[in-house]
Amino acid sequence: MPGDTGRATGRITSLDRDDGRVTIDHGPFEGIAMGAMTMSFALMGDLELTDLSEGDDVIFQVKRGRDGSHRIMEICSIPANGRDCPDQETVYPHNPPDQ
Ligand SMILES: [Cu+2]
Repeated sequence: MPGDTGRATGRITSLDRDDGRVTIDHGPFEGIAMGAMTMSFALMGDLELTDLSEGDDVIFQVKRGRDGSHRIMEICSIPANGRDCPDQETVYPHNPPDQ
């Protein structure tokens, strides 16, 4: 049964810092019923877009709001943060980080 939150990896195709939106070419989500596509996401709360650039591979988590749209709760740039991003097993399924 799909829930309200999901996590996926993808690549940023565009960033709108003024409007607080990120367009991501993303893979299938874990946790929610959404397959691979390119789409624009709004951000939750005061999430900032520091450390993000167009073209970055990212791992991110979304939550569905009352209006049915999915907003980004958390987003981590793999080029900027590498193995400090959460859920390494999703990012590096065949090459887990050293413990
Ligand atoms: Cu989507």
